[in-house]
Amino acid sequence: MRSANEAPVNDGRDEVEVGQPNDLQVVLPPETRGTVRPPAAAMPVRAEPVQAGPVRREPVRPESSRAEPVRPEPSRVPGAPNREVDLLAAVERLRMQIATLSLTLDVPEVAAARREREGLLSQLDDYLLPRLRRRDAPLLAVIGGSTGAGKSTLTNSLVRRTVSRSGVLRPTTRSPVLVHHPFDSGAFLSQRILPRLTRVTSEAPEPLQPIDPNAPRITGLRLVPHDGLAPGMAIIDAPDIDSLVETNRDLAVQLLQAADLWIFVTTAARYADAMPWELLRQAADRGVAVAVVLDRVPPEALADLRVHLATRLRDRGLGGAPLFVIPETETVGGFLPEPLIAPLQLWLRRVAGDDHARSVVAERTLKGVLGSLPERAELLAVASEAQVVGWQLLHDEVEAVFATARPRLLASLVDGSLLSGEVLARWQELMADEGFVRRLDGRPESLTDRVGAAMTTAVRRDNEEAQPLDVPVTESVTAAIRAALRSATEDVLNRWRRHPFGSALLTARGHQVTANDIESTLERAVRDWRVGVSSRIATAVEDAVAGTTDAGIDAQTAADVMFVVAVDERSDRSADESVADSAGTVAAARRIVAGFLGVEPVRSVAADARADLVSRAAIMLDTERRRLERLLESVESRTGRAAAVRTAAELVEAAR
Ligand SMILES: Nc1nc2c(ncn2[C@@H]2O[C@H](COP(=O)(O)OP(=O)(O)O)[C@@H](O)[C@H]2O)c(=O)[nH]1
Ligand SMILES: [Mg+2]
Repeated sequence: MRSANEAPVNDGRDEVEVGQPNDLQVVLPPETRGTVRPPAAAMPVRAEPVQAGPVRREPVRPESSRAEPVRPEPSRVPGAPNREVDLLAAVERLRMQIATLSLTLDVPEVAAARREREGLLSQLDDYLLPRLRRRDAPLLAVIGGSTGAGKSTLTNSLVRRTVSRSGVLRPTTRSPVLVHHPFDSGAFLSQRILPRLTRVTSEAPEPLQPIDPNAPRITGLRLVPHDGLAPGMAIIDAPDIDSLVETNRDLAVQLLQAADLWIFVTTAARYADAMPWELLRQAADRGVAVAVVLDRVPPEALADLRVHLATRLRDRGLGGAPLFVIPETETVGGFLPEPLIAPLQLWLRRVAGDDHARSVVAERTLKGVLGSLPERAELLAVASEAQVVGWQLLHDEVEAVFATARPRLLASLVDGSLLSGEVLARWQELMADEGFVRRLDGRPESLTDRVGAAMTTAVRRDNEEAQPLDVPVTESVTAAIRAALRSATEDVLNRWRRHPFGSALLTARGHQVTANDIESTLERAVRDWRVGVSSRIATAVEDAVAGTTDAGIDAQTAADVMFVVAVDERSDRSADESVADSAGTVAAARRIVAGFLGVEPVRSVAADARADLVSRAAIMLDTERRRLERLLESVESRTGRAAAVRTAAELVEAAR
């Protein structure tokens, strides 16, 4: 059998009684009809702190509808059954998974996912986790609704004191006001709920502020202890849900999500507005405990409006919500006349003062919010998968570019392609230079016979020593690596830009790529290579002349030939005597040098020089690639995160 104090929150099965036209009392569901009365001694109109309702906070007893056979388990902490501990731990784990999810990449739908994540984290921190930790903590009722609905007036009227500024100038309520019984100070002074709002304890209403649509985020929560409310339930006068100021709207929604109970205020003139109904729809979807106040109703429209609103509430799954109708009236000193506010006041006191009623309200909202978690977690898991897909696409572009660029550069460094332009001109100059030929061996026929024919078009610079070839070769090597690095990076960036999220990523973090200065590293790498090759050639020359009286070959000449041989591996294979092109002349020159230094030393100097060059270029290219990949890792989105979110959500489901 239901007690007389049964909470007037029904399960939505019953129709709202639309009542008599002149009935200004609360409209309650049939099952609780007739129970609206001050619970005698326990609930005086002006609550006396000491007797005003139970302030003892007993461990909540399992709600009858959900009660399972309680197995005796001596090891349990009293008041914290394992099930609740498991549930708390599971929600904490889910929170951690969601908080650490990377949603940085601007893939489609990410904005919605980020909003969802923000909202969910707020609700977990502001409401769900605190409620799970302290199921018996006082309730928080949020007075919400649209601009000018009379929320602040209602708040002030409930406690019969001006705690919140009301008025025609908008917006009047910025930092929200939380009114609580002094006994409940501990529950609200601490950062237990709404931890991101700093507590302000000044009781004076905030000064009137000019409207600033770009006003910064509100960070304060003004606490007003007042014994006009019963212990056990606090009320917050929230900012307007349709405020001009975005941060106010956000805060209004955040507060509604933090509430155990919504007291939704709308007026006769405004109750058809879309925004309140959208929020009410969400409340119904999530099973949040809701009470509705229809304010400022012209007496002649009372009956029609009430029927209409009651029907509308029922159609939207809120048939069980208590409906309070307040007729239009003059305010007295800013307050609604006591008799008009009394039904709501009494109902609030009754819920606040009754352990069971409180727990019904708290559990209902708790259940609703817990029930909403799988769907919300799934949305984030899907968003995480979209991140992985986007990340992989960008990664694939790097792979595609470097898979081509790397072998192409490494081959071009040694396949003779560098033997063009300045290098080729110098080589031809050298081949045509008699001094060079003489220096080689004093046996002019070996070169003049073999290469003379190919040199007919060479620019002959008489009386002038040809420049050493290591300079143009190293310059050419440097230019080739530089061009390959730049074009690979450019290719990757262009490919990334073709994805909208890649383009957004570059706008945000592109400087990490473009700011790189490769010049000094590049120059050092090529210089070290040149020095290494020179010293290997010098050693080979020294080894060759050691112990012989042969005038041999001078080191500079050998170096000139060997630097060209190093970048032209065709000379390894050129067995024929064709000297019709540069490859032929290089092969010929190489054979002559080998005649002095030995075939094997020449082969090994050339092989070492090429291996060293290729490895240095590969390192530079790989470093460039890593740099691009690091940019992707900074928006890291590991696979497996979606699965972890889903598992965490399943554990919450299993524990609830
Ligand atoms: N006549 C009359 N004026 C009201 C009533 N409720 C609110 N107001 C006035 O309407 C304006 C907006 O009220 P306020 O409480 O600030 O609305 P809020 O934006 O929802 O907080 C103020 O000027 C109030 O004095 C009422 O029941 N009757
Ligand atoms: Mg207000």
